Amino acid sequence: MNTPRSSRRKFLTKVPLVAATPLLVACRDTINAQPAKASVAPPGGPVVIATWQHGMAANEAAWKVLEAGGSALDAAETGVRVTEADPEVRTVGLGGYPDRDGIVTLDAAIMDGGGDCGSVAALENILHPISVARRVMTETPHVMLVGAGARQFAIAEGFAPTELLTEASRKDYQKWLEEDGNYRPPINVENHDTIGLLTLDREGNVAAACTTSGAAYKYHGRVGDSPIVGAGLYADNEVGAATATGWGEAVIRACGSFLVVELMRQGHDPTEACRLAVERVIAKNPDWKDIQVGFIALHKDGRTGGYCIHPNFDYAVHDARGSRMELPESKVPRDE
Ligand code: SD4
Repeated sequence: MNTPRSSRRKFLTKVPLVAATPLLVACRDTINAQPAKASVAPPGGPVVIATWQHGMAANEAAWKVLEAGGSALDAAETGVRVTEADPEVRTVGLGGYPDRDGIVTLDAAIMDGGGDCGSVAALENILHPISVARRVMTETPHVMLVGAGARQFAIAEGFAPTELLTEASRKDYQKWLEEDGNYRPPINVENHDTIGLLTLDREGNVAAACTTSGAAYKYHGRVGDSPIVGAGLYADNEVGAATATGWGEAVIRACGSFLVVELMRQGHDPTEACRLAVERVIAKNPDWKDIQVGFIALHKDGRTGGYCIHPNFDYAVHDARGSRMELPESKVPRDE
C-alpha cells in the first residue's frame, strides 16, 4: 500500500444550511461523548483522532495499524477507508448523498507530516477516493486531480468502477427534488459529516486523511474544503495535524486546517488553536450562525483538541487512555 517517497522522486526525475432537512443526517448521538478535557501531560503516541461518531470505527482500524508499528500515513488511509465503504454513513463514499443532479461525487485528500500530499475532487464511481488520492501523491508529479481526469487515473491504477448511489440515497434525493422547487442546495448547520482523521505513529510522524461526498445536493462540480490541502486538512511533523468538518466554503475562506497547525506552531494548545481558527471562520463568514464548522487537532506530543460553531459536533479519540468520544466546546452555547 505504501509507495516510498523515493520512488516518487524517481518518477519526478523521469518526467520533465438553515432549514433542517430530513435528507441530512439530523441529530448526532452525542449521549456517550464526554466533554473534552485538556491533557495534563502530553500522552505521546500513538494517537488517532477522527470527526463524528463514525470516527470510532475508523479509529479502530487506524489504531490497529499504529499499534502494530505501522506508519501514520498507512493508519490514516486504512481508517477512513472503513467509513468510505460503509453505506450507512450518508456523507462519505458509498451511499453518500448525491449532488443536485443525482450524481455522487467524492472529494478526498491525504497528507503526511513530511509535506507529501495527494488529493482528488469531484471523483465519480470510485469506492475509495482516499486511496486514489494517495496514488496521486505517490505515483504522479501532481498534488490534485479532479473530475474525469481523476476517474481516468483511478481506473488506470486498477480501481474498479462502482455504483455509489444506494437505494436509500436515491430515495432521499427524489424526495428532495419533489420538495425543493428552487433546486437549490440547502445550507445549514447539519450538513457536515465528513470523516477527517489524524494520526501520530510511534516514530513521531503525523498524517491526515479527509474524505467526503461533500455537501448534499451541491451544484454538480462543486468542490468543498476536504480535498484542499490547508483547508480540509494539514499535517506537519514539526507541529502536528488538523482537519475540518462542516460548511466547506467557510473553511476554505479561512484556510482553516493550515491555520490550526500554524496556531499550534505559535504555542497554542490544540483546543485553543481550533477555537481561534473558528473565530477566524466567524470573522470571514457573516452567515456563521447558519452554518456548522468544526476543527480537530493533534499535536505532535500527543495532545488532542477540537472546537466548533454549533454544539452538535463530537469526535473520536484513541490514545494511551483508550478509545472514547469527546464533545468539544462550541461558539454557540449548548443550551442556546
Ligand atoms: C464539504 N466539509 O464538502 C465538507 C462537508 C462535510 O463535514 O460534510 N463536512 O464542505
